[in-house]
Amino acid sequence: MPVPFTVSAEVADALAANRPVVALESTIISHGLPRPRNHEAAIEFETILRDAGVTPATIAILDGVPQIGLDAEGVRRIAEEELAKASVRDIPIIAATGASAATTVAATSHLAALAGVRVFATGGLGGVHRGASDTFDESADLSTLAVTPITVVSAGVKSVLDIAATLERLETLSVPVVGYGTRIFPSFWLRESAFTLDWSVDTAAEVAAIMRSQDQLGHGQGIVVANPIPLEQQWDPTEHDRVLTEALALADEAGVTGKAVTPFLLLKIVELSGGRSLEVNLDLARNNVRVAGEIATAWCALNA
Ligand code: PSU
Ligand code: MN
Repeated sequence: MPVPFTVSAEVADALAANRPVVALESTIISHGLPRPRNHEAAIEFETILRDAGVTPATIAILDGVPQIGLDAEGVRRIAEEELAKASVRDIPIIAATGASAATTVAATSHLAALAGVRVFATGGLGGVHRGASDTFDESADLSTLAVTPITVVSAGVKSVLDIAATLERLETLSVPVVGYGTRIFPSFWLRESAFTLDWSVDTAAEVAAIMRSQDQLGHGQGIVVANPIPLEQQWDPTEHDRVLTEALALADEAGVTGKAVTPFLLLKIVELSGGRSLEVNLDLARNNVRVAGEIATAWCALNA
Protein backbone atom coordinates (compact mmCIF):
# COMPACT_ATOMS: atom_id res chain seq x y z
CA MET A 1 0.00 0.00 0.00
CA PRO A 2 1.42 3.41 -0.91
CA VAL A 3 1.42 5.97 1.91
CA PRO A 4 -1.81 8.02 1.93
CA PHE A 5 0.04 11.29 2.46
CA THR A 6 3.55 12.45 3.35
CA VAL A 7 4.76 15.03 5.84
CA SER A 8 8.22 16.39 4.99
CA ALA A 9 10.96 15.60 7.54
CA GLU A 10 11.36 19.31 8.26
CA VAL A 11 7.65 19.76 9.03
CA ALA A 12 7.41 16.52 11.02
CA ASP A 13 10.44 17.50 13.14
CA ALA A 14 9.04 20.97 13.84
CA LEU A 15 5.64 19.57 14.85
CA ALA A 16 7.17 16.95 17.10
CA ALA A 17 9.32 19.58 18.83
CA ASN A 18 6.45 22.12 19.22
CA ARG A 19 8.18 24.54 16.85
CA PRO A 20 5.96 26.80 14.69
CA VAL A 21 4.68 25.59 11.31
CA VAL A 22 2.54 27.50 8.81
CA ALA A 23 0.68 25.83 5.94
CA LEU A 24 0.71 27.52 2.52
CA GLU A 25 -1.67 26.68 -0.33
CA SER A 26 -0.73 25.80 -3.88
CA THR A 27 -3.82 26.96 -5.83
CA ILE A 28 -2.83 30.59 -5.29
CA ILE A 29 0.50 29.63 -6.93
CA SER A 30 -0.83 27.40 -9.76
CA HIS A 31 -4.04 29.26 -10.61
CA GLY A 32 -4.04 32.59 -8.77
CA LEU A 33 -0.80 34.23 -9.86
CA PRO A 34 0.74 34.50 -13.36
CA ARG A 35 4.04 32.83 -14.27
CA PRO A 36 6.89 33.40 -13.51
CA ARG A 37 5.96 35.63 -10.58
CA ASN A 38 4.09 32.71 -9.03
CA HIS A 39 7.31 30.70 -8.56
CA GLU A 40 9.14 33.68 -7.05
CA ALA A 41 6.18 34.25 -4.73
CA ALA A 42 6.06 30.61 -3.59
CA ILE A 43 9.76 30.76 -2.70
CA GLU A 44 9.41 34.18 -1.07
CA PHE A 45 6.50 33.10 1.18
CA GLU A 46 8.59 30.18 2.45
CA THR A 47 11.60 32.45 2.98
CA ILE A 48 9.58 34.99 5.00
CA LEU A 49 8.59 32.16 7.35
CA ARG A 50 12.06 30.63 7.62
CA ASP A 51 13.55 34.06 8.39
CA ALA A 52 11.06 34.32 11.27
CA GLY A 53 12.03 30.89 12.61
CA VAL A 54 8.86 29.25 11.27
CA THR A 55 8.77 26.09 9.15
CA PRO A 56 6.72 26.45 5.94
CA ALA A 57 4.45 23.59 4.88
CA THR A 58 3.44 24.25 1.29
CA ILE A 59 0.77 21.70 0.41
CA ALA A 60 -0.08 20.03 -2.92
CA ILE A 61 -0.83 16.59 -4.34
CA LEU A 62 2.03 15.29 -6.47
CA ASP A 63 1.80 12.00 -8.40
CA GLY A 64 -1.10 10.84 -6.27
CA VAL A 65 0.47 11.69 -2.90
CA PRO A 66 -0.79 14.62 -0.82
CA GLN A 67 2.36 16.31 0.47
CA ILE A 68 2.51 18.46 3.56
CA GLY A 69 5.75 20.36 3.00
CA LEU A 70 7.29 20.46 -0.48
CA ASP A 71 10.94 20.39 -1.48
CA ALA A 72 12.31 22.90 -4.01
CA GLU A 73 11.36 20.61 -6.91
CA GLY A 74 7.81 20.34 -5.60
CA VAL A 75 7.56 24.12 -5.35
CA ARG A 76 8.83 24.40 -8.93
CA ARG A 77 6.23 21.90 -10.10
CA ILE A 78 3.25 23.73 -8.58
CA ALA A 79 4.45 26.94 -10.23
CA GLU A 80 5.34 25.58 -13.68
CA GLU A 81 3.15 22.53 -14.39
CA GLU A 82 -0.44 22.63 -15.64
CA LEU A 83 -2.01 21.24 -12.50
CA ALA A 84 -5.63 20.47 -11.71
CA LYS A 85 -7.30 22.51 -8.97
CA ALA A 86 -8.30 20.24 -6.10
CA SER A 87 -10.83 21.00 -3.43
CA VAL A 88 -11.54 18.52 -0.63
CA ARG A 89 -13.83 16.32 -2.72
CA ASP A 90 -11.16 15.93 -5.40
CA ILE A 91 -8.38 14.73 -3.07
CA PRO A 92 -9.30 11.01 -3.08
CA ILE A 93 -9.77 11.00 -6.86
CA ILE A 94 -6.45 12.72 -7.55
CA ALA A 95 -4.78 10.32 -5.11
CA ALA A 96 -6.37 7.16 -6.49
CA THR A 97 -5.53 8.06 -10.08
CA GLY A 98 -1.96 9.06 -9.28
CA ALA A 99 -2.52 12.56 -10.66
CA SER A 100 -1.16 15.88 -9.40
CA ALA A 101 -3.10 18.93 -8.26
CA ALA A 102 -2.83 22.25 -6.53
CA THR A 103 -4.92 22.47 -3.37
CA THR A 104 -7.48 25.20 -2.61
CA VAL A 105 -7.93 26.78 0.81
CA ALA A 106 -10.41 24.00 1.59
CA ALA A 107 -8.13 21.14 0.51
CA THR A 108 -5.04 22.74 2.04
CA SER A 109 -6.87 23.22 5.35
CA HIS A 110 -8.06 19.63 5.33
CA LEU A 111 -4.58 18.19 4.64
CA ALA A 112 -2.85 20.57 7.07
CA ALA A 113 -5.24 19.48 9.82
CA LEU A 114 -4.60 15.79 9.02
CA ALA A 115 -0.91 16.45 9.65
CA GLY A 116 -1.54 18.49 12.82
CA VAL A 117 -0.66 21.90 11.36
CA ARG A 118 -2.82 24.57 13.04
CA VAL A 119 -2.09 27.82 11.20
CA PHE A 120 -2.41 28.60 7.48
CA ALA A 121 -1.66 31.72 5.44
CA THR A 122 -3.36 32.53 2.16
CA GLY A 123 -4.31 35.60 0.11
CA GLY A 124 -8.08 35.58 0.01
CA LEU A 125 -10.64 33.08 1.13
CA GLY A 126 -13.14 31.64 -1.32
CA GLY A 127 -16.76 32.48 -0.56
CA VAL A 128 -20.24 32.97 -1.90
CA HIS A 129 -20.24 34.10 -5.51
CA ARG A 130 -22.45 36.90 -6.78
CA GLY A 131 -25.65 35.41 -8.12
CA ALA A 132 -25.28 32.37 -5.87
CA SER A 133 -29.00 32.37 -5.11
CA ASP A 134 -29.40 31.14 -8.71
CA THR A 135 -26.15 29.22 -9.25
CA PHE A 136 -25.54 27.83 -5.73
CA ASP A 137 -21.87 28.73 -6.32
CA GLU A 138 -20.40 28.83 -2.84
CA SER A 139 -16.79 27.80 -2.24
CA ALA A 140 -16.19 24.62 -0.23
CA ASP A 141 -13.67 26.78 1.65
CA LEU A 142 -16.56 27.82 3.89
CA SER A 143 -18.08 24.41 4.64
CA THR A 144 -14.61 22.94 5.15
CA LEU A 145 -13.73 25.56 7.77
CA ALA A 146 -16.85 24.50 9.65
CA VAL A 147 -15.32 21.06 10.28
CA THR A 148 -11.55 21.69 10.22
CA PRO A 149 -9.50 22.99 13.16
CA ILE A 150 -7.27 25.44 11.34
CA THR A 151 -6.65 29.15 11.75
CA VAL A 152 -6.60 30.79 8.31
CA VAL A 153 -5.06 34.22 7.89
CA SER A 154 -6.47 35.99 4.82
CA ALA A 155 -7.12 39.54 3.64
CA GLY A 156 -10.84 38.76 3.68
CA VAL A 157 -12.55 37.93 0.41
CA LYS A 158 -12.47 39.68 -2.93
CA SER A 159 -15.22 42.03 -3.91
CA VAL A 160 -15.80 39.79 -6.96
CA LEU A 161 -17.66 37.67 -4.41
CA ASP A 162 -20.81 38.50 -2.45
CA ILE A 163 -19.12 39.61 0.77
CA ALA A 164 -22.33 40.03 2.77
CA ALA A 165 -23.51 36.52 1.89
CA THR A 166 -20.06 35.09 2.63
CA LEU A 167 -20.09 36.59 6.13
CA GLU A 168 -23.63 35.31 6.70
CA ARG A 169 -22.62 31.80 5.70
CA LEU A 170 -19.59 31.88 8.02
CA GLU A 171 -21.98 32.83 10.81
CA THR A 172 -24.36 29.97 9.96
CA LEU A 173 -21.43 27.54 9.81
CA SER A 174 -20.25 28.74 13.24
CA VAL A 175 -16.84 29.78 11.97
CA PRO A 176 -15.54 32.72 14.01
CA VAL A 177 -14.22 35.71 12.07
CA VAL A 178 -11.77 37.94 13.92
CA GLY A 179 -10.37 41.18 12.52
CA TYR A 180 -6.64 41.63 13.03
CA GLY A 181 -6.31 45.18 14.31
CA THR A 182 -9.65 46.15 12.79
CA ARG A 183 -13.41 45.84 13.21
CA ILE A 184 -13.94 46.24 9.48
CA PHE A 185 -13.84 43.18 7.24
CA PRO A 186 -11.21 43.74 4.53
CA SER A 187 -11.90 43.15 0.84
CA PHE A 188 -8.58 41.74 -0.34
CA TRP A 189 -7.00 44.52 -2.44
CA LEU A 190 -8.72 47.14 -0.31
CA ARG A 191 -8.27 47.63 3.41
CA GLU A 192 -11.99 47.85 4.02
CA SER A 193 -15.35 46.59 2.88
CA ALA A 194 -18.78 47.88 3.85
CA PHE A 195 -19.06 45.21 6.56
CA THR A 196 -18.15 45.36 10.22
CA LEU A 197 -17.11 42.50 12.48
CA ASP A 198 -18.16 41.71 16.03
CA TRP A 199 -14.65 40.87 17.15
CA SER A 200 -11.10 42.03 16.68
CA VAL A 201 -7.72 41.27 18.22
CA ASP A 202 -4.48 43.25 18.24
CA THR A 203 -1.91 40.53 18.86
CA ALA A 204 -0.95 37.03 17.75
CA ALA A 205 -1.10 35.90 21.39
CA GLU A 206 -4.81 36.78 21.48
CA VAL A 207 -5.43 34.58 18.44
CA ALA A 208 -3.55 31.72 20.09
CA ALA A 209 -5.70 32.12 23.20
CA ILE A 210 -8.86 31.93 21.06
CA MET A 211 -7.52 28.79 19.37
CA ARG A 212 -6.99 27.12 22.73
CA SER A 213 -10.36 28.17 23.97
CA GLN A 214 -11.98 26.87 20.78
CA ASP A 215 -10.22 23.52 21.22
CA GLN A 216 -11.81 23.30 24.65
CA LEU A 217 -15.25 24.66 23.83
CA GLY A 218 -15.81 24.45 20.09
CA HIS A 219 -16.83 21.59 17.81
CA GLY A 220 -13.65 21.33 15.78
CA GLN A 221 -14.20 24.25 13.42
CA GLY A 222 -11.58 26.70 12.14
CA ILE A 223 -11.00 30.40 12.70
CA VAL A 224 -10.84 33.13 10.06
CA VAL A 225 -8.34 35.87 10.90
CA ALA A 226 -9.11 38.82 8.63
CA ASN A 227 -5.89 40.76 8.15
CA PRO A 228 -6.26 43.96 6.10
CA ILE A 229 -3.56 45.26 3.78
CA PRO A 230 -1.87 48.44 5.13
CA LEU A 231 -3.57 51.56 3.73
CA GLU A 232 -0.46 52.76 1.87
CA GLN A 233 -0.28 49.44 0.00
CA GLN A 234 -3.92 49.12 -1.02
CA TRP A 235 -5.19 49.43 -4.60
CA ASP A 236 -6.72 52.72 -5.69
CA PRO A 237 -10.46 52.18 -4.94
CA THR A 238 -11.71 53.92 -8.13
CA GLU A 239 -9.42 51.85 -10.35
CA HIS A 240 -10.41 48.75 -8.37
CA ASP A 241 -14.12 49.35 -8.99
CA ARG A 242 -13.60 49.99 -12.72
CA VAL A 243 -11.52 46.84 -13.30
CA LEU A 244 -13.82 44.64 -11.26
CA THR A 245 -16.92 45.67 -13.19
CA GLU A 246 -15.12 44.91 -16.44
CA ALA A 247 -13.80 41.51 -15.28
CA LEU A 248 -17.23 40.39 -14.03
CA ALA A 249 -18.78 41.37 -17.36
CA LEU A 250 -16.11 39.39 -19.25
CA ALA A 251 -16.70 36.27 -17.10
CA ASP A 252 -20.40 36.60 -17.83
CA GLU A 253 -19.82 37.00 -21.57
CA ALA A 254 -17.39 34.06 -21.67
CA GLY A 255 -19.95 31.92 -19.83
CA VAL A 256 -17.37 30.78 -17.27
CA THR A 257 -18.87 28.62 -14.52
CA GLY A 258 -17.93 26.34 -11.64
CA LYS A 259 -14.39 26.12 -10.37
CA ALA A 260 -13.05 27.99 -13.40
CA VAL A 261 -14.69 31.22 -12.20
CA THR A 262 -12.16 32.22 -9.52
CA PRO A 263 -9.00 31.63 -11.64
CA PHE A 264 -10.62 33.37 -14.65
CA LEU A 265 -11.43 36.48 -12.66
CA LEU A 266 -8.06 36.59 -10.92
CA LEU A 267 -6.06 36.49 -14.13
CA LYS A 268 -8.41 38.91 -16.00
CA ILE A 269 -8.06 41.42 -13.19
CA VAL A 270 -4.26 41.29 -13.39
CA GLU A 271 -4.49 41.91 -17.17
CA LEU A 272 -7.03 44.71 -16.95
CA SER A 273 -5.13 46.49 -14.18
CA GLY A 274 -1.85 46.41 -16.11
CA GLY A 275 -0.31 44.34 -13.34
CA ARG A 276 -1.17 46.70 -10.47
CA SER A 277 -3.56 44.23 -8.83
CA LEU A 278 -0.78 41.65 -8.85
CA GLU A 279 1.56 43.85 -6.81
CA VAL A 280 -1.19 44.49 -4.28
CA ASN A 281 -2.00 40.77 -4.21
CA LEU A 282 1.63 39.94 -3.42
CA ASP A 283 1.86 42.62 -0.73
CA LEU A 284 -1.23 41.39 1.09
CA ALA A 285 -0.14 37.76 0.83
CA ARG A 286 3.30 38.57 2.30
CA ASN A 287 1.55 40.43 5.07
CA ASN A 288 -0.67 37.41 5.79
CA VAL A 289 2.31 35.06 5.81
CA ARG A 290 4.07 37.26 8.39
CA VAL A 291 1.03 37.41 10.67
CA ALA A 292 0.45 33.65 10.34
CA GLY A 293 4.08 33.09 11.38
CA GLU A 294 3.52 35.22 14.47
CA ILE A 295 0.33 33.32 15.34
CA ALA A 296 2.04 29.94 14.91
CA THR A 297 4.86 31.15 17.15
CA ALA A 298 2.40 32.37 19.79
CA TRP A 299 0.53 29.05 19.55
CA CYS A 300 3.72 27.09 20.28
CA ALA A 301 4.57 29.42 23.18
CA LEU A 302 1.13 28.76 24.65
CA ASN A 303 1.68 25.01 24.39
CA ALA A 304 5.26 25.01 25.69
N1 PSU B 1 -9.18 33.85 -3.67
C1 PSU B 1 -8.09 34.56 -4.01
N2 PSU B 1 -7.04 33.94 -4.61
C2 PSU B 1 -7.06 32.60 -4.86
C3 PSU B 1 -8.22 31.88 -4.48
C4 PSU B 1 -9.24 32.54 -3.89
O1 PSU B 1 -8.06 35.75 -3.78
O2 PSU B 1 -6.10 32.07 -5.43
C5 PSU B 1 -8.24 30.39 -4.67
C6 PSU B 1 -8.04 29.70 -3.32
O3 PSU B 1 -7.30 28.53 -3.52
C7 PSU B 1 -9.45 29.36 -2.90
C8 PSU B 1 -10.06 29.03 -4.24
O4 PSU B 1 -9.54 28.29 -2.01
O5 PSU B 1 -9.52 29.98 -5.13
C9 PSU B 1 -11.56 29.09 -4.21
O6 PSU B 1 -12.04 28.57 -5.41
P1 PSU B 1 -13.58 28.15 -5.52
O7 PSU B 1 -14.33 29.46 -5.52
O8 PSU B 1 -13.66 27.43 -6.83
O9 PSU B 1 -13.87 27.27 -4.34
MN1 MN C 1 -17.37 27.42 -6.93
